[in-house]
Amino acid sequence: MTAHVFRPAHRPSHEPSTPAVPRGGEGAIRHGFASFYGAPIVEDMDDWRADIGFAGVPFDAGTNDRPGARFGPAAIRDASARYHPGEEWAGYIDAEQGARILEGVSMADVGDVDVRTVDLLENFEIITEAARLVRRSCRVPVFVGGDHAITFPIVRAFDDTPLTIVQFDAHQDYTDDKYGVRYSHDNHMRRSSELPHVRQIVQVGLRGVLERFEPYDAALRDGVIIVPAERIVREGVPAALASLPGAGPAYVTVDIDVLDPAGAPGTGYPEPGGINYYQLKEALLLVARQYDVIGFDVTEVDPVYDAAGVTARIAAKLILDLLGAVFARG
Ligand SMILES: [Mn+2]
Repeated sequence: MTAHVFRPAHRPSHEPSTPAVPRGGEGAIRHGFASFYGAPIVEDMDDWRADIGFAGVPFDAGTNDRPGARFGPAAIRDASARYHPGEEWAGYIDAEQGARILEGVSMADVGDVDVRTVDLLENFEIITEAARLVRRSCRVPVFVGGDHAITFPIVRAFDDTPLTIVQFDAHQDYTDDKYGVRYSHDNHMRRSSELPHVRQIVQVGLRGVLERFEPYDAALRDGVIIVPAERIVREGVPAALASLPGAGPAYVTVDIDVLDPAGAPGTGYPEPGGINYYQLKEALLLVARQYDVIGFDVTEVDPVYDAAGVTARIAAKLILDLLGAVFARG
């Protein structure tokens, strides 16, 4: 089963016969290196351990509008080369906090979930199985999408614990059924809300106009906490998120379109307005202090629309920010 669920992270396909710099990255100019943050690539899914396990989920068959998020894992792997730690790595310094993060924390890249071409629900089974496998061997699994539909099959793999889901997103993704479609990137939070172990949903960053009443009304009826983007912009993060409910295990899902597309244009469904990088970082850090974040995903980075590559870079940085806060909690 394992062999069919993951493909290893790809290695450089055409290595120069005389490398300009020694392989292993001794040179100051970074070169092609295809794992998240330069983490070791897992060869055997049955035999590895790390504090953090990265998995790509190159799936975008759940996209209603512009596809391309299937290329997100590759783009973010590439963008994360900026944060390649090098030989003597022991952690990073967060220059803005003046604090060391991820000191002594180990990482591994398990590769990409082996997504097939067509069958949606078969792919969801594969994604759930893959998520269970990653969870088994690390403390914090990080799933890099892919469109946002992947969150439902991933959340299914956390069914051994009551869970709060904290969703950063311009959209609610709470549609029950539209033209018979129930598993797109517009349905996944509704599907997750139906899972018995999902106890609370918090949605941060909602904005725009919604064309249908039912999903919004249903979310309110179901007790979903909604913090619109404009509240964060006007009140600041601490005030806007002051009344997040509860504590305990949480799964965080970041749709990169929560950010203002002026700063993060590389996404399939850009929405006017939104929060900026610092506001999202502050919110993620706050969430990581309040909850026990046991896994998270970053979705909807679409390099097809990311002309300057900044969106993938922002995603790579935000992943480090959140991980730094999670492991600072102890
Ligand atoms: Mn979304």
